[in-house]
Amino acid sequence: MTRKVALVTGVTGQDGSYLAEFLVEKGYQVHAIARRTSSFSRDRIDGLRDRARENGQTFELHYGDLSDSTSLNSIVATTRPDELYNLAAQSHVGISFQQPEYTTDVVATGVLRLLECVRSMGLDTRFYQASTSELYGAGIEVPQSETTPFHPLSPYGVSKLYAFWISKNYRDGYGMHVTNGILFNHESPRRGENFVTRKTTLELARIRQGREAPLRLGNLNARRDWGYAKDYVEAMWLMLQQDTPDDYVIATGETHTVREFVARAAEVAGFELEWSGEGPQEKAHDRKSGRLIVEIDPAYFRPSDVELLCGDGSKAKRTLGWEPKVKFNELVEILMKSDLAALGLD
Ligand code: NAP
Ligand code: F7E
Repeated sequence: MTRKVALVTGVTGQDGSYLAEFLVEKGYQVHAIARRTSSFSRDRIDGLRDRARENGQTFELHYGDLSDSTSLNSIVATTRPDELYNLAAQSHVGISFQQPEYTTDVVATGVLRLLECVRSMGLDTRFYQASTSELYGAGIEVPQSETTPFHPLSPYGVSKLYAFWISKNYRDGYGMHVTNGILFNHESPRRGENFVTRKTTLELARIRQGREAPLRLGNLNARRDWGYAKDYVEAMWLMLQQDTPDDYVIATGETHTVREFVARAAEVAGFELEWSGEGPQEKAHDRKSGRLIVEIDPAYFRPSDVELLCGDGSKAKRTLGWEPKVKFNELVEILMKSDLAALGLD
């Protein structure tokens, strides 16, 4: 039996690394695109090629960049994937305000470049586009579903809106098998260190270790629907196993503030937070030791922020049979315990 070929972009990131492992285990020949960086940023996929080889499986990396059609064309032409998962992005919403043009090039035009590769070569590739709850932005309706109107609030969100629509356009216009997974926030011990969840658990572990600096954060009132990245990559795969391409919300249906995330993580780390003050003056001290644990740094406020995300994943449950296994409390524990363990703490 010939094995299916999958091509994954963004493989050095959180989701790409979990998805590549998942697909290798499923028996796919996995090809992946990594961009050139001055230092090797391959920690998340360390050893995957060797492990795949030992089991007679394939995991192969190719240098490419979403801003460079020549590399994308050559990789798509050589690998001729049955399934293409486009996860590459400048994915930090806050930084997209500082790098709006670059973000647009990679997050919006990058998708067009990849779609054009597949279309112009006449391939029968199933295409997954990493769409996002950031499309909903201003929160016109709660919970947000596939029919909720979009109103993005950042250069990242606006770029993903283009990516969503160009993907849909290639599906409708050319009859291509293109699917948008509208994923709500999902986290893991592999989450980038400057997203609020991982930043919090890393810093709290360091504070537990005796480091003095408090955790400095921005908007604590924002609400997010946080799930577990390992659960979410399975949903991506399930979407491409459907004969008809479509768009799906992937979410837990629970929403929590950043403050709640911090308080729960602090509890797991052995602190009991006492909050005081308001707005930029808000602080949290540890009740037992009196130590300052959290303070506000307005540098982390965004020009406009998404205040409330809560997803309605009933279509995914109905059609894909997908449901989240890990919810908020367990998720916070997974992240916090992993960062404590990395410092030899429990
Ligand atoms: P991530 O950890 O930031 O990973 C992004 C990946 O894209 C990395 O491998 C990065 O490479 C790569 N990349 C960045 N710019 C590139 C370029 N110009 N050319 C090629 N590759 C490039 O993101 P993630 O959390 O895994 O998210 C995966 C995808 O899902 C992203 O598209 C994100 O926007 C979207 N998404 C994420 C969430 C979430 O909560 N995690 C929710 C909805 C949608 P380097 O390692 O070299 O930086
Ligand atoms: O922020 C607030 C911040 O950066 C969450 C990306 O994966 O999910 C992610 O985007 C909230 C925001 O994630 C800090 O203002 C407070 O309200 O962890 P975040 P995000 O912006 O929701 C979506 C679905 C994606 O698609 C994106 O790719 O937390 N916040 N203080 C902070 N955020 C950060 N990063 N750092 C702080 O110090």
